[in-house]
Amino acid sequence: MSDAKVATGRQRPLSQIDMLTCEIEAGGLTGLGFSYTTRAGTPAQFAHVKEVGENLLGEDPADIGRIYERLLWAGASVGRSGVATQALAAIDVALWDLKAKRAGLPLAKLLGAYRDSVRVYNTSGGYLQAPIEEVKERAAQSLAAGVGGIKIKVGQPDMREDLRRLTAVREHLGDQTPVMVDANQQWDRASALRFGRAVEDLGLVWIEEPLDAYDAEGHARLAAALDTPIATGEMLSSAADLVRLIDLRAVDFLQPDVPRVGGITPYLKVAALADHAHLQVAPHFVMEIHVHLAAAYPRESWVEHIEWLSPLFEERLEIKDGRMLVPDRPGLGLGLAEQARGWLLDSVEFRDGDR
Ligand code: SMN
Ligand code: MG
Repeated sequence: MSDAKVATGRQRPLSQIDMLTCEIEAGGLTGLGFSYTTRAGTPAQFAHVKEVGENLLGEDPADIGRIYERLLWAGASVGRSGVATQALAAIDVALWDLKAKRAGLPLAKLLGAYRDSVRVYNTSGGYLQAPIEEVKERAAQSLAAGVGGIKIKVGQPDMREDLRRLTAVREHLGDQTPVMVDANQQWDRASALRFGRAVEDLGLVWIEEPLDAYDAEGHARLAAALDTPIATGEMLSSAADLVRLIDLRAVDFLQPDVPRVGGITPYLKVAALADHAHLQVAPHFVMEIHVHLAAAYPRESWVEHIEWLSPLFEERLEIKDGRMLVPDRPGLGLGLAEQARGWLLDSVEFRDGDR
């Protein structure tokens, strides 16, 4: 897969996703959580868990806030963001999954759901390496399978090529299909503004990551200058980084990613502040977790359909009439597939009584 970071030579094409998974057993139930990385980072996350994980022992798994703080401060020397929080995400998600299972509720309902399905868009057909005919064909297939919107990658060295591809997709899918674009942080402020002005009439749902993920002020200026909504947030790995986007009114759609931001606990803090600021929240990737969180956010937004993680799980999420259905099974409603256990490279176990 190639996005604009490959087009600018900053990264190699993406060919695999690495996962850190976590199972927490208590009272005869098992919570399942996970974190992910692209290109690098999972061995470092695993090393972090090996060091701080024993702090879980002796705790009541229902006390997620307290446990999170304990683990965060145990490893605070390397910072409270990045690899450290992403490592904690796998544990935090497992604790929330366990809590919802103990309550006998889907996670969305434990949190307090507003709806039992969420609008869903697909991204995986729109990467830069795909010839435009393939992008058009895969978008049409996704829509026929029940997906409600299509995201395509932009950020080619020649912006006119982006505009040609986008116009071709628009014409192929018609005016009524919601379309998003994603530049993966590779424009400067002037290029992003030029692109934004050129597509203002296309009625895009959003322009995603037009600028460097940490250029909050640039995003704020762009959002103020354009009618098309601006989206970003997937790369940020602490609640504090996302809150800065909210404080500066830098986005219309905030895109937190549970594994990247450090788990469901920090995600919920960010979502509460985003709601208070009347923003949309469209979580990034990892539909298996995010369908629950998007159902539990007051303003309905979108959840992203990327099927890359599906081989890990026994269950499949249901998509119908442009929406993804929230599973009615307890917790996340996910079980690790047998084949996934076969892909295990390394593991560590902490048991009560070990210390
Ligand atoms: C993306 C990045 C990393 C993993 C999955 C997807 C992409 C997106 O930027 O927003 O779809
Ligand atoms: Mg993106």
